[in-house]
Amino acid sequence: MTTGSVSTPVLMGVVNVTPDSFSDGGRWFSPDTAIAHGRDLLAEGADIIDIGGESTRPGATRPVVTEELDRVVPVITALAAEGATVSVDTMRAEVAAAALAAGATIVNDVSGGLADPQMLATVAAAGATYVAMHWRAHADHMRDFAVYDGPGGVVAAVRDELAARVDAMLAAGIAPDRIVLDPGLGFAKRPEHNWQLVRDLAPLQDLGHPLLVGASRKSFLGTLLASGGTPRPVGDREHANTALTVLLAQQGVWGLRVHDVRAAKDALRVLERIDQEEAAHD
Ligand code: PMM
Repeated sequence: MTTGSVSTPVLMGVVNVTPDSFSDGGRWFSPDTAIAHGRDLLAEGADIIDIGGESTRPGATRPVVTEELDRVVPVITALAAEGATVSVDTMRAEVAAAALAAGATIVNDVSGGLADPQMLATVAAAGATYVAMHWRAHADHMRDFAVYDGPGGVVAAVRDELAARVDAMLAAGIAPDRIVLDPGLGFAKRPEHNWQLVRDLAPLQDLGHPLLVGASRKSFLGTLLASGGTPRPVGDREHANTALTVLLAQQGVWGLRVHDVRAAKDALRVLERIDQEEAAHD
């Protein structure tokens, strides 16, 4: 896995093999379309392909485990065999284990190990890289948990709750250099919480692990761009995400989870070009 420089985060391209994800539900639901989409994202410059079989949109119901396995394993097998770096987006240890056996090398767990008590031990045993996202509850009731009234608000709460997860990961035997943290934009967070987090990621970076951030197509962008009270549709939030790509890269995040790899790559190329110019004038 590439680690990227300070100004060039790795791009994790999203392939949701689900009928109901808010961002792209149903578009890549058959293995063939999902594999083809993964190839397209790689050609556009994705460093990692993130393959998920469970929608985490607010209110979503969970697929049974066999269904999740049937969705993701064929896609992971095919793309990993072609040399792609693959992450599996799952909260289930059984799915993580099958995905790692099929060639994935990264487990992207939106629950940070809270949804499945076997997850951390499974990741540790495999020696996989683990993306642990800030999470408070499953999608069907996460809105009830979007309350951050303590001192320091949402930023301090996310930092403290991620720090507790890091302790659990280390205790389970996951190597410190295999841990990536994620603030979990949109998960048990109201729009203002997401904005407060993207504005001030330094306390999370101070935890000493690389940060991955997923803002792409999320509803806080739709809310920002709403007209007449109607949120901007999911497919029309890309320019706002590109602005965030630049902002987050400049804050030194390690990775960005995006649907439109081409747009993010273009933005990063502009930043890289400016870095070159700065180096030439030092
Ligand atoms: N967001 C979604 C799913 N998985 N994983 C990480 N690490 N970070 C995220 O922000 C994240 C995620 C939600 O939605 P989508 O797959 O429909 O974009």
